[in-house]
Amino acid sequence: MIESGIAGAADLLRQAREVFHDDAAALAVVDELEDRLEGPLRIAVAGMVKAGKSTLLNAIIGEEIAPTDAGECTRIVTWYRYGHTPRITLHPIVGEPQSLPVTREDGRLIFNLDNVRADDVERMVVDWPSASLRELTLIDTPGIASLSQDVSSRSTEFLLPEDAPVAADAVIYLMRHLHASDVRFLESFKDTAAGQSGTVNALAVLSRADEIGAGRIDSLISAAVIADRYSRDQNLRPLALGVVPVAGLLAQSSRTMRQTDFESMRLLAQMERNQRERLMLSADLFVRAGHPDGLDTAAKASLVLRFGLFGIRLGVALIQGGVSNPTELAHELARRSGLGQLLDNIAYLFQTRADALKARAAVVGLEALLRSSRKEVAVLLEANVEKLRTGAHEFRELKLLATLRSEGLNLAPGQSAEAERLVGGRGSTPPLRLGLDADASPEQISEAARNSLNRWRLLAENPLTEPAALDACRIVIRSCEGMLAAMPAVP
Ligand SMILES: Nc1nc2c(ncn2[C@@H]2O[C@H](COP(=O)(O)OP(=O)(O)O)[C@@H](O)[C@H]2O)c(=O)[nH]1
Ligand SMILES: [Mg+2]
Repeated sequence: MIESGIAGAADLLRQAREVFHDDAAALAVVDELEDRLEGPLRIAVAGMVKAGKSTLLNAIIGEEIAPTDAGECTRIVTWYRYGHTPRITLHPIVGEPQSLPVTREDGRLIFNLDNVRADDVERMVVDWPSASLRELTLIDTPGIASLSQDVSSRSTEFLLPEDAPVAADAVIYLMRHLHASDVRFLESFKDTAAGQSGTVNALAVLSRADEIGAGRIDSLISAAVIADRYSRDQNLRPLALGVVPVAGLLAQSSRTMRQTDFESMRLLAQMERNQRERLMLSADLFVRAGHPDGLDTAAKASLVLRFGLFGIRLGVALIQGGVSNPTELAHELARRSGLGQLLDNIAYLFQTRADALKARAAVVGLEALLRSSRKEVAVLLEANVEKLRTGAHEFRELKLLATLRSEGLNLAPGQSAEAERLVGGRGSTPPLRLGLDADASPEQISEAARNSLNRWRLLAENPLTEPAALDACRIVIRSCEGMLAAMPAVP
């Protein structure tokens, strides 16, 4: 009987520690893999330059700590992870890590690189006491496939290293339109990161969604229609588990909303309607115009910069609709920005299967270590790694998911969709797998799991089922049995 992925991986790391007991470099790799197995899931935020990566990352964290201007630091891979006290550490390519001073200006974190050039930096690590980072380590990457080849290649090296395991367990990929280079990037990510155990671990975000409808109040509705079309795109389906439209700027600003933002929007809401609409024809006009009284140019410029015209329009409409305080407004704006839906998706798709994704990373890391060490003593370890990689049920589920989303298996469309769901394609908890409400009772879960189990057993016994599909049936059956076995015994 093969252990679960995570227990199996922890066991393999213990074996590796013995095998490499006199090899300091190898032990350092094992330490790093162990940290990774025990730490939070690592999610990289990737996409082209100015896709809105850093802004979205701030929105997820709930603070403006990732720089969103065009400075040197946007060219460096930066890790944001939980720490009791704020700390910024710069890891140069050559030499010892060094601490940078932690300074904030107007709520924003300032990275003072002094004379260090981005090209000489391997990465920066920001430790930050934010509750969101307890669950997730986020990695901001420079833009890929941009005109600037060097920035692009740094991200590619990080996300798609040729000879090392990928540092991220999953990727949020931002795109403004589905561009051929987006598909190319996601394809290479799939080949490298997942190729070894084959899974789909990217979620696409249709970013800057407010701009899709030119900032009109129904922009996000248009964005949702486009996102839905992309999610069914044949090129994208095998690469990303879904496409979520998000207005990142609005999400970021609503999570960091101030009393003055609310007061400014209230002044706008009190204006005569036609006058306000004329004012809001463009950002430029909005900032330059002399009204309303009480709102000066600087305040308007700050409002546009932080919320965009879309955010301001939405804020004004909400205040007119009865929203009467900053907290309530912030909540409504965040909800409508699409951030909530994104966080839900991250929770379902990645966090519910964090153990499997982390264990897989450890296995891939061990395989890389074994390839580079060629130690005779490691023969047994190598065999054990292989056994876990091919035998652990979670890994087989991840792999089947990739197959179902790419080539398909000669199953009827309904069956294929059901198989995808049962192996955890929409998240790994039993209700998500069975398509039940999150608060389904144990009896409902057992009944649904038994029904699915019976259906897939019948399919497996059907002589017309093809061999490849038969393998898939066996994995699905095992997933159903697993859910049933985990249920409390029925009296
Ligand atoms: N209108 C609008 N602008 C955005 C949004 N997200 C980011 N931006 C702006 O786009 C620019 C680039 O954003 P940034 O997060 O630095 O992009 P990155 O290069 O992908 O990290 C900044 O000026 C942001 O204010 C959004 O959702 N809507
Ligand atoms: Mg950035």
